[in-house]
Amino acid sequence: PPTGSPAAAAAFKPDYNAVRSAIEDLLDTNPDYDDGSYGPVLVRLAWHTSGTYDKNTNTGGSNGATMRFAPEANWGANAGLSVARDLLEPVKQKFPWISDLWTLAGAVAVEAMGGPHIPWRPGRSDYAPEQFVALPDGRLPDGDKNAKHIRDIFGRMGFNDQEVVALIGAHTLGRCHSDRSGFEGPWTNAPTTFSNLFFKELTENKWHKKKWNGPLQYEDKSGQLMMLNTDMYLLWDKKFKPYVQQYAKDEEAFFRDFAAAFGKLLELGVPFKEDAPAAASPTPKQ
Ligand code: DDH
Repeated sequence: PPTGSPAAAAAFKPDYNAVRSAIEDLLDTNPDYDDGSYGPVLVRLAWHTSGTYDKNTNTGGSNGATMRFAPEANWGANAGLSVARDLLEPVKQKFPWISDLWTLAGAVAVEAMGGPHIPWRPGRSDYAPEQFVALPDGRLPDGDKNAKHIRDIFGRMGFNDQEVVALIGAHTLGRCHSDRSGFEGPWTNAPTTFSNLFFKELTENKWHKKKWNGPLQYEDKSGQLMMLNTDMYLLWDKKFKPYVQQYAKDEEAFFRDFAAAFGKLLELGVPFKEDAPAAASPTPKQ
């Protein structure tokens, strides 16, 4: 809450819907950026700020917004996310009281790109640099690895196979950038629309190793679409595959399961207060 008189502080009601609208207004402001929307990179920011969680030590997660600081800001896995952090800076300036901005931006972006409503609550704080112990690097997944790696990473956060497959369905959005991760290209032909197309491409298209000097990745016949090795393992692993097939056929099931798993991801490690408000309402449509 803002400083000033105690009466003003007591009367202060944070307007999360105003923040939602400000985030939505940013998404399509630069037609030259990638595929015309900042939505995908905002979703990735929300995921990477949350995906550092370790349930055994109850460390990491979105509380604290620790990616603002080195070394986390400079982890290889976070390359390019300064685009998303910088984009949101004017929103933080306009609403200085908000300390849940990155997760809210991810939820708003999914919804604005046509996805399901994501359950979301405020409750995070912004740590000062001296307030936390830097996390070890290596908590986020690598695209060239296998099913064991995926289960190790997501098991550490407390997710089961079904939730893992639903979450990675976010690769229906956005693209890889050779100057960020080394990988290149989008997973679908509609990278700014939230849909189950990632699962359709994975199951219905044909994938082969891309012949190039870059890291191991797969491409389709057109050479336009890509899959990471970890994406391919969703198809190759007997326990992941049934969920891939289900979500390819049933977009409603994917939307339902994604909303639940993404909402859970955004809350990992956040010490919500007993009286925290229930999920803020979706952005009113103008
Ligand atoms: Fe991802 N992801 N991701 N991802 N991800 C990349 C881009 C995007 C992995 C690797 C990469 C999730 C899981 C995994 C999004 C959302 C989510 C890129 C390309 C790599 C590499 C980065 C770049 O070059 O800019 C791996 C490995 C995994 C794994 O789990 C095994 C999850 C769970 C999510 C989620 O949101 C829930 C999104 C969105 C993007 C597109 C970003 C953009 O700028 O566009």
